[in-house]
Amino acid sequence: MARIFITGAAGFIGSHTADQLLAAGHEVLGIDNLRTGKRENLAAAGQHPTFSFEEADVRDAGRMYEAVRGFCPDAIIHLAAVVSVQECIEKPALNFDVNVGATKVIAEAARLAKVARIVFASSAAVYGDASTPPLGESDPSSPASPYGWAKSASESLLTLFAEYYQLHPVIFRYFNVYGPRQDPSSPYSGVISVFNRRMAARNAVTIYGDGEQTRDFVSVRDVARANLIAATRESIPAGCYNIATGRARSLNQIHDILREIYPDAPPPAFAPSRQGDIRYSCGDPSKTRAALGFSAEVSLEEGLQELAAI
Ligand code: UD2
Repeated sequence: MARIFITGAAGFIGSHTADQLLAAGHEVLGIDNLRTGKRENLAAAGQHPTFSFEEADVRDAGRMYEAVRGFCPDAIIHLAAVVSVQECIEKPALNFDVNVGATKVIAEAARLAKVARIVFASSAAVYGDASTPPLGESDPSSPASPYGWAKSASESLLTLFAEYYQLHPVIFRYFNVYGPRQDPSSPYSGVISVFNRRMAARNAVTIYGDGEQTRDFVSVRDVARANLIAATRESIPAGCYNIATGRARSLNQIHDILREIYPDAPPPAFAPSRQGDIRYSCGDPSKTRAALGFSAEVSLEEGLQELAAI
C-alpha cells in the first residue's frame, strides 16, 4: 500500500484519481481549496477509512510544507490548477499564481520532505499550434496561450528540481479530458460537458469557429488510471508523457455523435473562434505505452454514452 498526496483532489480528475487509488488499497490525503472542486465529488472517497481531506490552498506554502511533511507520502499527484484556457487569459495573475507558483510550492514541499515522485498535470496546450499532429513529446513546446505558457513554465521548474534536488517528476500532458463530474456550468467548462448538458435539455450549443478544429478526447477514467500507475510504480522514468488516445475528432463530429443520442436537440449555432484556441490537436500515445504500459481504453462513443446515461 502506498501513501499518495493529491492536490486538486475534489476536482474532476482529482476525485476520480482518489477513487481509483482507494479502490486499489492505497492511502490518500486530498487537498483542495474548493474554488472549482466540490465536496460531493469526494462522496465515494469519503467512505474509505484510508482517505482524508484537508481544505487548503496550494498557494499557501507554509500549509503545504506542513501537510506534506506530516503525511510522508510516497508520491504527490499535483493536479490543482486553473484549467480553462479562457479564464487564464482573463485572469493572468491567477494563472501565474496557481499554474506556476503552486508548482514551485509543491516542488519545494517535496524537496523539504524528501518525497521524490511527483506526478504533474501538464497539458497538450504546451505544444501550441507549431507542430503537425500527432504530437510527440519531443516536439517543441510552443504555447499559444497564457495557460499553455504556464504549464510549460511548470514543466521547466520541475525539470530543474529533477536536475538539482533529486525530484523524480512524471509530467503528464493531458489532452482533452472529459467524463462524469466535469462541471458544465461555467463559461469556462470543457466542451463535451457543455454540449452534453445543453443537448440533453434540448438547447442549441454554440460552436466557436467552423467546428472543424480537432481535439484528442480522453476519458477521465483512463486519465485516473494513468495517474495511479505513475504514482505507484517505481520503474517509470522521469520525463514528459502524452496522455492521449491518438485519435482526433472535430467538434462537428462530437456534435454528430451527441445528436444520435439526443435526436431532437436543435442544430448548433456558430460564433467566431475564441482567442488562444488551437486548431488541430492529437497526441501520439506511443512513448506512454512503452514506458507505462498504458493505453486509453474508453472509446469516445462509450464515454459519451456513459455521460448521457447519468
Ligand atoms: C482543454 C482544457 C485545457 C487543456 C487543453 C489541452 C478544459 C476546460 N480545458 O482546452 O485545460 O488541457 O484542453 O488540449 O478542459 N468550444 C465550443 N463551444 C463551447 C465550448 C468550447 O465550440 O461551448 C470549443 C473551443 O472553442 C475549442 C474546443 O471547443 O475549440 C475545446 O474547448 P475546451 O474549452 O473544451 O478545451 P481546450 O481545448 O480549449
